[in-house]
Amino acid sequence: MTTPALLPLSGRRIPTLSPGAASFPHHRATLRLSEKFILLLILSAFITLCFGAFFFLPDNSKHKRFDLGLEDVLIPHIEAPKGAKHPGGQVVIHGQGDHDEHRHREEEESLRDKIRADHERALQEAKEKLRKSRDELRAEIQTEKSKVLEDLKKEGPKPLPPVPMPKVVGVNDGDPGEPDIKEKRDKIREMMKHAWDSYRQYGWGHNELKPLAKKGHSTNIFGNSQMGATIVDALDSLYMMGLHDEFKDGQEWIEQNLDFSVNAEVSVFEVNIRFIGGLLAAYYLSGQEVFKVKAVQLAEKLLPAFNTPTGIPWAMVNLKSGVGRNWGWASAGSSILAEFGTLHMEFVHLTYLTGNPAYYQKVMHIRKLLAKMDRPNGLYPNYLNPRTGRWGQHHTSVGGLGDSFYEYLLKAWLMSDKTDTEARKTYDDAIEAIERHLIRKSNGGLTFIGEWKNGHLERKMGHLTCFAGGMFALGADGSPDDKAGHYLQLGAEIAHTCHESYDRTVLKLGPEAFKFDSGLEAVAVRQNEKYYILRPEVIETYWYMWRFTHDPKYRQWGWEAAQAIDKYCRVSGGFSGVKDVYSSNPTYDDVQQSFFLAETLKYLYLLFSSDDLMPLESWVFNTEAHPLPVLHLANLTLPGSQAQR
Ligand code: DMJ
Repeated sequence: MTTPALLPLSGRRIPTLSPGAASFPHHRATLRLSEKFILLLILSAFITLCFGAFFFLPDNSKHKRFDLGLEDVLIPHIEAPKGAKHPGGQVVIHGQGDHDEHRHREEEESLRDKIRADHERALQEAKEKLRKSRDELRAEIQTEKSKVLEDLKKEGPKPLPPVPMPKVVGVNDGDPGEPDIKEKRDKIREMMKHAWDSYRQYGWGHNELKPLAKKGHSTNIFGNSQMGATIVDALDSLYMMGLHDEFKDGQEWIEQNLDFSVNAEVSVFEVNIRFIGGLLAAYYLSGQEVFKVKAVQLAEKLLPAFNTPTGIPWAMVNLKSGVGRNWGWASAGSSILAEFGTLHMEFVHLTYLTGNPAYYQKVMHIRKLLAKMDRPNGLYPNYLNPRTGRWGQHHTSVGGLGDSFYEYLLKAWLMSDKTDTEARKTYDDAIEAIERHLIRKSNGGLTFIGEWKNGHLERKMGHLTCFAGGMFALGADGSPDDKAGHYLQLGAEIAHTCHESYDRTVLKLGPEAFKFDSGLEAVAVRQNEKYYILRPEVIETYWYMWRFTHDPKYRQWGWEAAQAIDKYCRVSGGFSGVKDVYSSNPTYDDVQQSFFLAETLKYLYLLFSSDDLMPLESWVFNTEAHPLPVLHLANLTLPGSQAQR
């Protein structure tokens, strides 16, 4: 065997390797010969390096794959043939002790043999190549190129490993029993159908719909893509509501058209919560593989966003080039807390479904990094610079820019079947600081959550902040120092305040933001805060409060909101936001938001369903209302066994 180190370096042997050189003018032939020689040298050095690396690099298989706590739940259930490569790149190790050692040595030995053989073959091929003429080489390269392309076309996406399906319970029906409630539920279903049919007719394949102009619509969060955001966002609502033909239609569009190889700069957060969340939920509800495959394809496209000096992802990423950047408006080039802090649920499920630890590692890295940082007054500022790892402006809110970060801490704990106690503790500490600095009672007795700006409390609350009522109720059970009653009460108070913000308007729909200042209570002051864009947060809180208390007022409040939406937002081409909830003659914004189908109508439908539809012991809703199952080994059934539907 000729090893690369023993190859003669003398130029005299080169002519024997390149007979074709004779047909070229002398100076070109000389040039070609030296090029070949250099090529051969590089090749030899490379092979030597590979050999060296194989024998001298530390044996990674002896290290723990990742030391973050949930790996037992997420990884080992994936069965792979002995010594097979794990999709995440690690060799899966079975068994323990001596037996393992022995098998490990055998595996290593056979791997060495394979490398030796590969090396010899590569050397032989290199020699043969050097004997060929330029034209021959060109033709060969062309054939190889076409073959690779052909194979790629034939192959399609790589199959994912089989994983045990978590028990999926209560994904349809939910008949409430009482005829008047059933009637209300039917009305919500009819509204969903109107929203969907209109989009189907006028905006199909576009991200959203312009219900007055009756054409497609999109915003900068989706870049210039046309990825059918409404279809993906609506799927699980359609499924729960028993709109199966519509669901099938959506599925077909996804199978045939949803493609992520587009030159579009999208929001990592929005794509995660709407697309990955929506696809994963559709997968768990229906069991259709296509949704899982698409979710994973998309997730791979998001990963380059994490290539920053700190591992805190960019806000936006170009799906084609993988280049990331932050919003121009964000303080000091920062990433946003509610954006990089709202990936955990989906990424844990991605690791669970693919066996690739990268997703889990990325989000756990964010958590660890945040845990090490100083927090002014125990609060998390909304801005963090991904280059320097320093906070930007000290602005804390439970509404826009901060909201779902807190939500995902709580839901990480719930989704882990309450085993991720680190997440729970982080949530408890954060909420404790929020209560201390941000939550106040107005003169009129309304509890509100303000915003903290550089040491000053702004007595203003956003529609987005209203989700927190539901969050406090959801987190009540398991709160420290026996404060469950306190948090349920806090949830009820926030629900009441947010209801007031609806009730004090002309349209009985809530404004985008409302004040508690200078005698004003729960009303918007500035013109640009008076709009309602079909947002879900208030109804979301009604639903959680209903589930935990069964106080009929929550159904009553939800019904008031549903009627107002139907009366003031419904147009012949779908549903539109309105620009001023204090005007009896409002103008439309002409956008049917995808979250209207994903969240607002879903929470309303759940509010008028029985509790056995999507029970909260088994499902955790992501921030776009896409349900993901609780993950725990004890909760898993093996692949092939009949999942309960
Ligand atoms: C949704 O996309 C999500 O609920 C997100 O967390 C916040 N904003 C919208 C709805 O208002």
